[in-house]
Amino acid sequence: MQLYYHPLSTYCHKVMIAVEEKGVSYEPRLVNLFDAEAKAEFRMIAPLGKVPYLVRADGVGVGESTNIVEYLDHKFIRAGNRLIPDDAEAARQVRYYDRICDLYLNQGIAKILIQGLKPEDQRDENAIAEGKAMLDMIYPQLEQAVTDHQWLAGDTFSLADCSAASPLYYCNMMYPFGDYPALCAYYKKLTARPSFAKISAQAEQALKDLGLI
Ligand SMILES: N[C@@H](CCC(=O)N[C@@H](CS)C(=O)NCC(=O)O)C(=O)O
Repeated sequence: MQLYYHPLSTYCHKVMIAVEEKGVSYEPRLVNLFDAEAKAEFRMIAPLGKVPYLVRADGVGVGESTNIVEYLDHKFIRAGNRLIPDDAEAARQVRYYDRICDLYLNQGIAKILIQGLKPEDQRDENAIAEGKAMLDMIYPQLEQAVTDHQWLAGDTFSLADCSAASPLYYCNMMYPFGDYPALCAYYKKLTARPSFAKISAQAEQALKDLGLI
């Protein structure tokens, strides 16, 4: 199977961390999202033009990061770690935290990151303020969750942690969460996890290659 990805995309990181956790192999296909021609070519494969996009061994395309992880977790049910538990209530919790990581944590930091890529005099301060407000809303919720449990959605590593890891990586750089001790300890635990350590090292290299850090 092939995974179309960009090395800086948080949604791709979610899937790439999940793949590492499952221990399954794939062919990585980098899509240069900064190049119009590469994007047009990619649209012939993935009509929405969004990464991550998985092309399964049977040729069927699977879009949306969460869908991809759900597919992989079920398809390779006996490989590596289960990322969505069988228990319905535990699975609901995992999916809830996956959603709030995408919709608030990821969206919040994305607003800040997008403005950070622009020259200082062209930045939209309102967008930055909106991003910060979203993070100010979500940090306390995450702090409570990781105070109550060892991982974000319970006591085992799950899809929720795959979703939280990469946005927190960028938050740590751009809008740190130092006032939240449990969240800091959780992030430290994430960084020690081989799956996330590998993907964040790749992201760091890509940021360096693009001259962004
Ligand atoms: N909801 C989607 C979001 C995917 C997404 O927004 N990907 C961005 C990169 S982070 C993308 O491909 N952007 C390219 C574009 O919009 O042209 C998911 O979870 O996979």
